[in-house]
Amino acid sequence: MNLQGYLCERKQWIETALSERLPAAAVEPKNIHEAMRFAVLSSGKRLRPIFVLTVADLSGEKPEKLLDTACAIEFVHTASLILDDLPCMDNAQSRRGEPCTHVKFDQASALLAAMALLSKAFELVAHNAVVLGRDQRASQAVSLLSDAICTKGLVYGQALDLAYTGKNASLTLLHDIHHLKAGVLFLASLRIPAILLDMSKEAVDALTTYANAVGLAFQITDDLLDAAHPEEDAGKSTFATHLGVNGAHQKVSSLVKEAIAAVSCFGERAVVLQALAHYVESREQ
Ligand code: GRG
Repeated sequence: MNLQGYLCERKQWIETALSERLPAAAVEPKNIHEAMRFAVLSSGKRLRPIFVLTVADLSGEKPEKLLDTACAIEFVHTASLILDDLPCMDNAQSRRGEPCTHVKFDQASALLAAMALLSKAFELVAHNAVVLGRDQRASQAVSLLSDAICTKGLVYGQALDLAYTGKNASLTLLHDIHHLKAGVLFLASLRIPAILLDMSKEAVDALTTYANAVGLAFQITDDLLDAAHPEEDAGKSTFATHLGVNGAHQKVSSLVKEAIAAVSCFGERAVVLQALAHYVESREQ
């Protein structure tokens, strides 16, 4: 399949949908709306919302019907990036080739923009359940989103990451941090649409195995990309420092194989998910 063409088309749909669901910059509070739009609409890969739409393809539903959930996941992802970059966290200056949100605006605006994006994400997922005529699925979908964010998810991952900054983390601990800081949002991207589309338990289980493997492969690939710039994270424990660069590449390859096998139960319809798993392994940014 032509994955590049597919990714390009889906990215355009998602970016239009994101813009439509963000408050207008001309409406008060203007600085917060500008900060939200700046953070979300800067140039991301949109991988997580692309996964959401892929689940619609898999189930035979029109992907446009899942755009609310796709945008919700990207809002959460963006909120996590804004918070991660703050001086009290990673103290970063630039993100996606632009100044970080707190640098372009100020810390208070960045924090408030992140809070607003998170709140909007819950509204979008609940709204998507209603639009699909599956109101009874709203509470489960919202719980899955909450699990991905709160102290079972991103917040826990970040707390662990901060606690182990400058310390030697074991491979098991690194695995947990990667799962909590990144894997949980891949899980939400595949499980929330599956729940909203009433897919079978077997299908949800297959997507869960796929998401866990792809999420970890994505994060180890991030380590490998960072390993090419040792000056940025000198001394940090990563899969590459534990297993060596070749060992980390092998781990990614075996996770990609596991992900591909997990969705083989969908037959021909799994071809996009399988191509996306290869993309995660071969990505250069
Ligand atoms: C309450 C939402 C919330 C978070 C609080 C700050 C925090 C806890 C978590 C930070 C989690 C974090 C930023 C993890 C890094 C994940 C990661 C690999 C980001 C990069 O993803 P890409 O490459 O980025 O998909 P683009 O820019 O393409 O979207």
